[in-house]
Amino acid sequence: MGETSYMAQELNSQPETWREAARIGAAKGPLPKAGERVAVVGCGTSWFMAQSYAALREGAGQGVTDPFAASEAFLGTDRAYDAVVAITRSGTTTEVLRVLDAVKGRIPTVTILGDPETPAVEVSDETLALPFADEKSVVQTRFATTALTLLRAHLGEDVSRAVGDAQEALAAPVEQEWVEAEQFSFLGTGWTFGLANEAALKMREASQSWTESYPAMEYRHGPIAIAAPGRVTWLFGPAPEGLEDDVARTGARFVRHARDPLADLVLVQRVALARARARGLDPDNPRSLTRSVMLDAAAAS
Ligand code: F1P
Repeated sequence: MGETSYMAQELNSQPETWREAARIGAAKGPLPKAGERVAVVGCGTSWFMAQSYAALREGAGQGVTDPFAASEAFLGTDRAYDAVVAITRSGTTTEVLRVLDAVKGRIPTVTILGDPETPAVEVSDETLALPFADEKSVVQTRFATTALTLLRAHLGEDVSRAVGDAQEALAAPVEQEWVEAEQFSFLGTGWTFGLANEAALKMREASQSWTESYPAMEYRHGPIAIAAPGRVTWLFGPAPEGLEDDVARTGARFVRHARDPLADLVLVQRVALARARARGLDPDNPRSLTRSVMLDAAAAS
């Protein structure tokens, strides 16, 4: 545990893995071209990266991009997708493999994965392997953010500021108030909503914390009732008008940083790790979780 945990080592390596991903993303590769209609699928963390990518791609005017949890993907012929992008660190997640298998021969697929020696390779038309970002910790940190960095670079974004901000986020103080807070609500708009979902999941997985996540403009439509002293509302990206004041009135702590939102997720990963440590939990082996959900293997055993 502690600094020697895989989670700590892996999350600390993010600036380097992002740099490498930026190089790969900027090169011409098998990812969808501008104008193509794309469905992007994943489970858990990978689904949330799919959400962020979809919002970024559509926002950049590069074409319709729909994110789906792999188990809830609508990929019927009436939707006329030109490509399916799958994101999976393990390459073994059952629901992702099922989607890839179901569309085989009908819609071209490209899978971004951590481990290239896995069934996802067989079932995908194309793959983009990021073995340098694969992880030993069950809790994903660098694979997810590295995959998203690659996708940002592929969309034409200059990610050098994000890399610098990640370095800074690794050195920023983790406030004791965040380690002790009773509850966190994470908020985002556009592509940062996926980051909010991922921040909330990270905190649950690594530290069994009570967390929620919402599109920022949805927060006032009910969820703000949870905000109270001793709780934190953490916003990624631009702040909707008046939201900070509305949260302040509840007595909850409002957190928003100017750094690149993906780099701010790195700080949340560190908060999750600090909360795990404070509770005596092993962040590499969270309760009830495995590196990947393999339903067929579970059924066979
Ligand atoms: C997806 C995933 C993880 C989650 C858990 C189970 O894995 O849902 O995000 O933390 O460990 O698997 P993958 O398809 O990206 O390998």
